[in-house]
Amino acid sequence: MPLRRFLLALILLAPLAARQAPPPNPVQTLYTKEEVQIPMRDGVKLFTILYLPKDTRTPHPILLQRTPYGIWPYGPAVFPRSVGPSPAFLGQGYIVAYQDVRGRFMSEGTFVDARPANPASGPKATDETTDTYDTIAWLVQHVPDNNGKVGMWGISYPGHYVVQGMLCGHPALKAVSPQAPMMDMWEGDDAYHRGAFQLTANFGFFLFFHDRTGTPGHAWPQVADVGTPDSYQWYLDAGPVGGLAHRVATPISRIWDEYLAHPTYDAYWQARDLRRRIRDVRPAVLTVGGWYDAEDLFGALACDRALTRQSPATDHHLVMGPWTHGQWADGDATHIGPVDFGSNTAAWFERDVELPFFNHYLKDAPGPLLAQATVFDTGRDQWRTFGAWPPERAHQASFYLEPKGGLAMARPGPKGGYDHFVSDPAHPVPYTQAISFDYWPPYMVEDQRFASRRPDVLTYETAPLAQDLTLAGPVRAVLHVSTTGTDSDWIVKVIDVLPDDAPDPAERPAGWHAAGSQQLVRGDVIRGKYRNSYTTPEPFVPGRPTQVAFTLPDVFHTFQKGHRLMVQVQCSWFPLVDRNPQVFENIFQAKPGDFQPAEQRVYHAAGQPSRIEVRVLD
Ligand code: PG9
Repeated sequence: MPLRRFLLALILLAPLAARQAPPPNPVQTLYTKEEVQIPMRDGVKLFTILYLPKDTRTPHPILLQRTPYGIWPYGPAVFPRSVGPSPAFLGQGYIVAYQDVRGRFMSEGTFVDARPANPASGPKATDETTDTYDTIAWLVQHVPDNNGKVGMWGISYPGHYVVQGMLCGHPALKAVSPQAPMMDMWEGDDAYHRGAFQLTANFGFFLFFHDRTGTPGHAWPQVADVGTPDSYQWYLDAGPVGGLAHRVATPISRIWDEYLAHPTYDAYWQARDLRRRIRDVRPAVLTVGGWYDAEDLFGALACDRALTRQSPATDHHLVMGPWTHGQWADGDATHIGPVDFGSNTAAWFERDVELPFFNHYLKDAPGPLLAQATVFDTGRDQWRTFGAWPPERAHQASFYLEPKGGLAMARPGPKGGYDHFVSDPAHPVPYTQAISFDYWPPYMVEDQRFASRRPDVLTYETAPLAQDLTLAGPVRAVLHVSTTGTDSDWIVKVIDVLPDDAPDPAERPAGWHAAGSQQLVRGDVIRGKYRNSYTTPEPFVPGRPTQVAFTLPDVFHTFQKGHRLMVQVQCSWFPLVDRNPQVFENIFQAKPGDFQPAEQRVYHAAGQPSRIEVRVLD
C-alpha cells in the first residue's frame, strides 16, 4: 500500500481504534505485582502472588487469601481486573496476597483435603494453621510498606482456610472473614448431610477438582460432558453410586473415592470437624453465610455457634443474607431465580459491612458498629440486628402434624393415626423441576408444588395465619415413623405457602414472591440409620414405629398473615442426595437389585406426635 494511502488510513482509523481500545485495567493502574515462594518451617515453599499498591505514602495492611483453586493469573506481567474481597477494596490501600495452599498448583508439598490439625508438635510439624502462621510472619517481615496488620478472607474452601488460619495465633492477624466455610463435611456441609451423600454437588465438584501442582499455565479441565443436562435421568440410569465414576469412565478426583470410603462419621471426618478446634480465637471475626447456600450454610452457622460457645471473648459478628453460595460476592444479589428480595443486598454488604469491617480493624478507621448478628428476614425482605444469634427472646414452639394434612400448635388427640406411602428408589422424588446437570442452587427457594402433587410426598399445612409468624433459629424435625425396609432417608421441608390472591407485582409488598407458591424456606435430610448415632449406624426394625429426629439449619423467615406454614415429608430427594436402597448396608457396595420399595408410615398420634420444633420471635 502506498505510504500516503497508509497514513490516510491510519488517521481515519485511529479514533475508531482508540474507541475500541479496552479500558485500562484498574489493578494494573493501581498495583504492582510480585510472585514469591514463601518457605514454611519444614522447608516447603508456598507460591504466593502479591499485589502492592503503587501509592506508598502510608503503610498498608495486608489481606491474605489461601486457596486450593489456583490464583490466576500466574505470571508477573498479567493482572486480574479486581483483587481483594470485592471491587470496593480497589484503591483502598490494601496489599493483597493470594497463596496456593500446600500441594496445590505452584506450591510444593502434598495436598490433603480439609487437612486435619497435625498432632505432632515438633519444630518442623506443619498443617494449615502453621502454614498460615509462617506465611503471615514472612509477609509482615518482607513485604515493603506494610503496617504490620493482616486480615484474611475467603468463601467456601478458602473460607475453610480462614478458619484454620484464625487459629494460628500470629499477633499480626487482626481480622478475618470466614465466608461459607466448610466446618463439618459429614454432618451438614458439602460431602454428606447427616450421612446422606450429596451426589450432584460432589460428582460435579470432583470431576474438576483434580490434583494440580506445578502447572501454572493450565486451565481447569473441562468438566466431562456426560451428554445430557438431565441429571435426574442420567444418575438414575447410571445406577448405584458405588463404582459410578469408574463405570461411566469419567476421570474423577481421588478425593471422590476418599469420600465414598467414609460413609460414616468416622475418624476421617471427626479429624476434619473444625468446630472442635474453635477456642481462644484472637482476631476479630466476621462470619458470612447465605440462607439459601446449598453448600455451606451449615458451616457459616456452625462457625458462629462455635465462636459463641467456645471462644466467647472473641469479637465476632455474623451476617446472614438471602444468598446462594457466595452470591454476596457476585455484586448483585437482588433475587434467586424468580424470588426477588427487593434490593441488591450484595452491594450493600460489600460497601457497608465488609469494607468497613476490615478498615476498622486493619486501618483504625471508625468501626461499622456491627451488631453480633445482622440477619435478613427472608419473609419480610428486611435486615434486622440482634445481640446474639439465635435471638435470645425467641421462644420455643411446636407445630404438630395432624390427620388430613393439618398442621397446628395443639398436640394430637387420642384419635391420631398415621399417613403412609410407598417409597420406591426406582422413582425417587426429584429435588428440583430444573433440568441441570450440576446441582441447581435456586432449588432452595423453589415452588414445591411439583413435589406436593406426588403420592410419596406427605404435605401438612396450617390454616391461613391470623397474624405474622416469625421463625428465628434452628428447626428440629421430630418424626415418628415406620418402614417395611431396614434403612431409609427422611427429608423434611419447611415451606411458606403464599396466598392465591397475589397483589399486583407493581405494588409488590415486601416478602411477596409468587402467588400461590409453596416457596421452600428450608429443607434437609437424615439417613435414617444414623438417627441414634453418627458413628454407629442402626437398622430399622421393619414395621416398628421409631423416632427419627434431626435439626435443620437455622431460618429467619416471617410467614406473613394470610400465608400458611407447610411441612412436607418424603424419603428421597434425587439426585441432590443419592438413592437409599432402603436396606441396611454400606450403600456404596449396594448392587442394583438391592434397591427396593418400602411402605413408609408417618405417625401423628398422642404417643407418636410427629412435629417440627421452632423458635418463634414475637
Ligand atoms: N463448598 C465447595 C466444596 C468444598 C469442598 C468439597 C466440595 C465442595 C467449595 O466451593 O469450595
